Amino acid sequence: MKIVALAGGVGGAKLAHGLSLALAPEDLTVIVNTGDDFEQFGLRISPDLDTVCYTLAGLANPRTGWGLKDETWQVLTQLKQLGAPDWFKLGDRDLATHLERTRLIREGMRLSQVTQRFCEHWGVKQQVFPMTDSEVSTELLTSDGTWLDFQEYFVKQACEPQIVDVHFKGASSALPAHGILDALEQADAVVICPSNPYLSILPILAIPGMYANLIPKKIIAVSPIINGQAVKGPLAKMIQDLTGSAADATFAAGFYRERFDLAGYLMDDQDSSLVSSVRAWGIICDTCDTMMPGEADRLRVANKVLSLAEACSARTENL
Ligand code: FO1
Repeated sequence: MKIVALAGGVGGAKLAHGLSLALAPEDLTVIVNTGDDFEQFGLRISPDLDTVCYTLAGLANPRTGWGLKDETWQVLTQLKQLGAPDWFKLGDRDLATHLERTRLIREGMRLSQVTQRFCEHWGVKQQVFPMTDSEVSTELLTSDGTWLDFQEYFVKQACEPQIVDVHFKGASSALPAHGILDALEQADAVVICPSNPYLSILPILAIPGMYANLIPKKIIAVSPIINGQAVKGPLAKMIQDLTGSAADATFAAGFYRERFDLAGYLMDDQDSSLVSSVRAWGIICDTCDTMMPGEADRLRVANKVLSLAEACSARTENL
């Protein structure tokens, strides 16, 4: 079965890793959010792309989920001593990625080409694409009327401001990175990883052409909410701020079914009492333990997602 996965940061990377363990490398393509990308010290930082690639390569920092394992922090310590901003933690080894990416882009390479080159060096055999080669920046409007850049909100202000709107600057004139539309055309199913729907998946859908090419596919999503809480990040608070309702595990199913025909949905076992509400929407819904700290957990969740995808295909054939 050929799968295209849409992923943001740590949660998306973990499921992408699980899928990479379950599928032949040529059967998995990962499309990654780049709305979080920004420049720091003149360097091009692509946090979600790096998180996905490092995780697939087995190089990710197991404590944070982002950055590299066995990291050291001498450059950051020295920068701090010079009074430079140190709120975004760039490790010594991770800096090599940003330095080389910046050099290659300045030489005229596209972000997707740089990503492919890095994947070859890191031994990642799956196709990993940035959602676009154009610059798209996620910006958040706070309740006091200020627009914040993504990392300013997420890291510098620790997701504290109340958010009233989200905008993807540059998205309307961007194109999907070369190769994405072919991968989508060949896909038997699209998996939406348990990433933040507002901050990680919407920017991908905002790229013209992406959405239209997703619509005909069997789409299966995994809930980023377990027992009313986001596994990681500000999603539960954002749901409260933007919808006025408390987060629950049906949220992402409702969010996506407003936008396309969601075929399958996986929630955590802790939310099994909500399965009937999702099934009432005509969505094939199942549960399992969706926490993915280790390889075996990631493979378990990926296999459950692939079973759901099979069930969704079988349902269509029986219609
Ligand atoms: N997240 C943090 O919460 N604090 C950091 O200092 C930080 C540094 C960082 C460096 C490189 C990288 O690739 C990711 C990094 N992240 C950090 C993660 C990142 O900000 C977010 O997880 C994503 O952008 C959201 O998916």
